[in-house]
Amino acid sequence: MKIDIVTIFPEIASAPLAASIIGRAVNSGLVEIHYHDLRQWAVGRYRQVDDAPYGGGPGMVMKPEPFFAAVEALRTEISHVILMTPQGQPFRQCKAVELAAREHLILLCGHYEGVDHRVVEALVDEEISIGDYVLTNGTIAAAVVVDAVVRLLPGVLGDERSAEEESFSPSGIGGLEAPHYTRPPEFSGMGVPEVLLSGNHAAIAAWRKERSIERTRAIRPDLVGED
Ligand code: ABV
Repeated sequence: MKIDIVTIFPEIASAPLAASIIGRAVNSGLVEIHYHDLRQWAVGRYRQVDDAPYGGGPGMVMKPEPFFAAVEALRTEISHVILMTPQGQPFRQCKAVELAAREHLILLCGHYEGVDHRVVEALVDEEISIGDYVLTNGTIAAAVVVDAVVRLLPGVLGDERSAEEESFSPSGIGGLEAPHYTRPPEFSGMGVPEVLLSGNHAAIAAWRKERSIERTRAIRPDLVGED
């Protein structure tokens, strides 16, 4: 898979994707991630990428020309173009799975005040938001999407089953997972549920299922149609 990220803050996009699991995936050639400074496609004395909104109001709107030039330079027949925006459809695990099947993603990052709507109409295949809160800029949102997508690619997670198991068991993200514990068996007066130490795999599975349902109802009732 190839991913192009277009942003006025390329270093903000690259930093979280250079380390750990995603960094290793890049270094082993499982994914190619390119970071592009939108300003390279801006023209004029100040390479201006934003301007005051028509109709008035606060803030600045991202100009269309740099995005058009960027997409023209980067797009091929197989490209899927995404705009990160709080006005987009909510990003969910099922969307990550869908995007992981694409050969080429182009992620456009604007700032929260918005992007000229002609970009949305003419260039963008889909608008995505990572949640109902507003970031200053779409760059961190793009890094979130890339992380969620790349970890699903074959060979990225050490344990090949890890990503696949999620799609039908907790948590992919149909419900919250049961609590996890590791050594030591007693820490600072706090123990570990006996069943987890029992070696009884059927009992452990049943306990986890119950805790999963219990925690999902309490914390994420929306996931079980109870909100
Ligand atoms: C993109 N907030 S996605 C750009 N939830 C600016 C803010 C923002 C996004 C999201």
